[in-house]
Amino acid sequence: MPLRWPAVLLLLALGPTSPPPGASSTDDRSSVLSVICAFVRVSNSQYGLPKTELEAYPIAVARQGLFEPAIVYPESEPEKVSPLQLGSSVHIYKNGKRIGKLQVERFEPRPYFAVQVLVGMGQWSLPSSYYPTKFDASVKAETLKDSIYTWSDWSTQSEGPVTYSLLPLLAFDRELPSRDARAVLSPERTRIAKDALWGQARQLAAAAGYRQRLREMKLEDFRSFDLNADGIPEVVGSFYLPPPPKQDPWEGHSVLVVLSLSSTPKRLFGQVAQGVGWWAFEAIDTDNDGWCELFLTGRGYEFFGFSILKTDGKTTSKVFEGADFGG
Ligand SMILES: [Ca+2]
Ligand SMILES: [Ca+2]
Repeated sequence: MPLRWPAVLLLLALGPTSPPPGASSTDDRSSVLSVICAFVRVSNSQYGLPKTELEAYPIAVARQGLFEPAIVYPESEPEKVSPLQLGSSVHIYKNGKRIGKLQVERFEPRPYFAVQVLVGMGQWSLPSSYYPTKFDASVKAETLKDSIYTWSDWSTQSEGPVTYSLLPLLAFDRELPSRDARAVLSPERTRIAKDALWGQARQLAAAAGYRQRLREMKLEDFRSFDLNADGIPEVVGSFYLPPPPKQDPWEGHSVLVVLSLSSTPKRLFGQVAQGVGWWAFEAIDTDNDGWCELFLTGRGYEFFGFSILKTDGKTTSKVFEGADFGG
């Protein structure tokens, strides 16, 4: 509990003194909670040695419970400034726990597929398992498991193609209460959860007109959380519905289902999307209301984006989608 106090005090302090709409950006910034996606870029350097770089990629700014896009594309919007502040620290989280930080010392446009994104870079620290030079096979597999994409590109500094793996790690421009919201389910509860997710996914896909393709549907990712620490798990299932024969793979659909695993499983959220699969990579309570927000990455054909789901157990809504890059 003591860990919650700084955030509570901060919210109380900000409440009455929040700047009115239209206030200067400097004043505004004091009430901004930035949500940053930090990537570890694993590449082969000019001598063929793996190298880890870390870039703070702003995805959204949380302002009084609302999430606004914060990504900066320097080529198309050269006048736009980063919501990150020079000299500030960005705190990096994994599974609800603070695992490192980055000191923002400079901004650089960096390539993400075919677009340039303005990212914050500088001195940083992460646990040793994130440094590929220290990887052994098991650590590497565990760390890279959540990599959102690996691709090869030609590098001017090397004699051949460079391989990049992007690991999404959430980072914030202030420290948040630390809580691991993952829930470990017994094999029996896991079976019940998956059965309930499958039931809802079939319903959603059939309602969207894909009944004839249900036999091809696959569960691609399953996660269990306790978003509000009440002992009742919330589970997330990411399904893939392949396209009809002879169509390209990216013509397929994804089905995302979030359930509360109470005695009668209850659907909190469901969506069918074409071409982009969504899965949960982090759960953190950014506004201190006792419920963790679910952070999702979306992957399509040479496309990535981010989405945030906010729930109070009764209503669930997508409060942000964007910060995408792709070719
Ligand atoms: Ca719960
Ligand atoms: Ca919350």
